Amino acid sequence: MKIGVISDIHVDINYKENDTIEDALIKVIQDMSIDVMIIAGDISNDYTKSIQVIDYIESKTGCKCLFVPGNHDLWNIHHEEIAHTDDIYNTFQAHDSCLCGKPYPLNEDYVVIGDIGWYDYSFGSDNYDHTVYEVGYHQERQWQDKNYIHWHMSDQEKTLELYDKLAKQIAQHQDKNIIFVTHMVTDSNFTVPLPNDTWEYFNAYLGSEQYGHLFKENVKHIIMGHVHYRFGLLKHNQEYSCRCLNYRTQWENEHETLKNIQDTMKIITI
Ligand SMILES: [Mn+2]
Repeated sequence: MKIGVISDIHVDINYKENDTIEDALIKVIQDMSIDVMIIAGDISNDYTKSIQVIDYIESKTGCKCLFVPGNHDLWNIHHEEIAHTDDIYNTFQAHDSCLCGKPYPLNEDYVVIGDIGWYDYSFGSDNYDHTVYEVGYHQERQWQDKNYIHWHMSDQEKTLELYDKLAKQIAQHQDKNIIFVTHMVTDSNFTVPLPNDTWEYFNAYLGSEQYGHLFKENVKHIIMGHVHYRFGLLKHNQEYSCRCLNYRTQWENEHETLKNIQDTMKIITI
């Protein structure tokens, strides 16, 4: 079974007439004969669009397109009427291909477990305290989740709530190999290297080191997104992967849609 992994496809920001990300992704899925896709969040800035894209890819390819939402997918920037982010999260969770709360068995040995994850500032520099991170403003830049995400609980509480939710699902699958998916970063190797005046602050919003405690031996793959990197590493025989497509403006050549998707896509064969 061939499993394709990608994240941060941002179909709206990357929109180009007659050259959309979703159509290029469909072509790559077909060309590479991928059986199951995993998208680790940040499909678009509008949850209705993100769900539409998942349905479109599945209907065109017949390939299951598992996903977790990213922070961008949860933004209410196009839906100011939605005052509570849980309403958007719950809409995603109700989708058949959303991993949130629904482990997905691939075969008798492997299961995919995932959720967005959240950040608790543990990757931020100790030069700032939590009250500063709660504001999300640094060097004239505002962390946009502070405008468009409304959990009605603190970031730390949300991080822990999702930790507990994931820990339960992992405990229920001790006899299986696990492919673990979050949008948020779960290992400090994937934060922005220091010294960096901007990111010693903004690393706080990339994820949480807490999630690393979830990775028992049977967790074989750890997939994340969010930080717009494309690399992986092997640690304790566990494979960590960050496969972000990113913005066209970050590509070497913004017209090379297919090439960028091919280069970004990771294949896991089980
Ligand atoms: Mn993100």
